[in-house]
Amino acid sequence: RADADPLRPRFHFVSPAGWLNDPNGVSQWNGTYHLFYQYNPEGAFHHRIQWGHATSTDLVHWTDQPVALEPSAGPDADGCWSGVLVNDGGTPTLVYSGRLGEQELPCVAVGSADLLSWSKIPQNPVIAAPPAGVDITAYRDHCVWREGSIWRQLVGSGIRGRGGTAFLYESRDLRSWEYVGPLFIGDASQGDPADSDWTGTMWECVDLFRAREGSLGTVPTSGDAPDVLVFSAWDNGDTRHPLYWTGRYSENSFEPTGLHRLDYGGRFFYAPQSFQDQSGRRIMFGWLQEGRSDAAMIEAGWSGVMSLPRVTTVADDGTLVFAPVPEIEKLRRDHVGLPGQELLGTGAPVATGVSGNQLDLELDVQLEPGAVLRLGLLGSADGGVSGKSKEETVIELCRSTEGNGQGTLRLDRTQSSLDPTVDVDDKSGPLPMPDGRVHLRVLVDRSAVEIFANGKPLTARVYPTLAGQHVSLTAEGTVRLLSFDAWTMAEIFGGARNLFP
Ligand code: DQQ
Repeated sequence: RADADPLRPRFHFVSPAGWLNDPNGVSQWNGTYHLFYQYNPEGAFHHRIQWGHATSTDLVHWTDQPVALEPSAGPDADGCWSGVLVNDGGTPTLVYSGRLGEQELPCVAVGSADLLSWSKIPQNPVIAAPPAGVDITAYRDHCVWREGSIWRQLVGSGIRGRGGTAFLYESRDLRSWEYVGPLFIGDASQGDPADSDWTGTMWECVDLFRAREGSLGTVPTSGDAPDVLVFSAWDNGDTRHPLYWTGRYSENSFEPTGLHRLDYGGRFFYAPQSFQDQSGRRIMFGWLQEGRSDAAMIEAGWSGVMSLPRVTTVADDGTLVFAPVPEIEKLRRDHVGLPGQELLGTGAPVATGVSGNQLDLELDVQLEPGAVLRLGLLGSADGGVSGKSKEETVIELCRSTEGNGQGTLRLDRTQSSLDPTVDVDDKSGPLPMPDGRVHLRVLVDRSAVEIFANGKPLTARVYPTLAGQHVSLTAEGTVRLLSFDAWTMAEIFGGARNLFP
């Protein structure tokens, strides 16, 4: 049933059935890439979460593997929540949040050499309780690394009345942990929950990495780049979005220097986790959650999409920039190119001749101050003749009138679906565009859209009901199209997938 859904992505990883949320234990082990994920094979809802598992040799095609962890009597009886994979002297080891009742506590499981079978250790939970005397909002998710002979661990949390935080621990064996203190504490009184950079009352899925050489996994960079603490800002209300602090990490503290939005799609690129692969690239995955109702997900039989893996680097200004791993390009099939040209600001759409619902689009453009470029994905029941029954998803690049190289990236989903029950709000964020230049990459995979404009990502879901989407370009002001290439994209899962028990 799920595979028959025309909205189910075909070149993004999706779970074989049921529900998928956070990426977990993302890694490369003896050459093979491993993607674990929060999984409920029973149905498209979040309940009694297990760790699904898939492997890949190219980050493009994935092979389903047996479930790695599932709840059992003990501290994870109600779910095996998010965590990481570390290499403990050659032994693959998972650190995850075991859930029992309303409580989550750190647990450990060790794996076979092929990472296919996992045993929970008898000492679980390896930390018996959250820090005493601290009024916490939540306590879960892990970032674990080794410095010399010491393991360090962050557990995401929040302190009531203050803000989100990550508690730091140390260990010599991953089994017995000593509490050090909060790495640092956010200030939830700054801004309010409606702000897209509000830091929340709890930090989910903290992920710390160094931009410079060091014992934490690194990210390729040049010069004196900052360290990075990625987290997903959470609150009991509606707040859910990925952010990162830049700053300086040393031993047991983090001195923040800046706060940034990680993806302008907010909750649509949630709970990201990254790793350094064997070629030295830092690669990040995130969970593309749904914008349809709980009932619609259950009816569809599936929920949740894994992002394409993103190469993560630090730009000269110290912020992160992202690009889909180049391996994805091997899925490109039919190509359409357009010659460089000036798009006249008539406001009338120019057809590109590109259509489909699995697309990779790559453009270089230059906007004069005040100019706007709109890339539309238009679906219409009658080929656009009547102007009725249209659906249009619009990606917009705007350059500010000041001519200062600042602009905005926007995704207008307000007309993206005739289905009145789906989420269609606008998404946008600041876009640096030196000299008005923008490199725009857009990956459309049925209901998943990943946009990268000068490396700044905006990820969202759309639910078109009409078959066939045509790509058009519309300019206001002077926009030079320097290059335009489009490809249809192949599927990554052929035929029926095995369903593991
Ligand atoms: N999802 C997991 C939690 C984490 C949250 C549960 C983030 O461990 O905090 O499935 O989406």
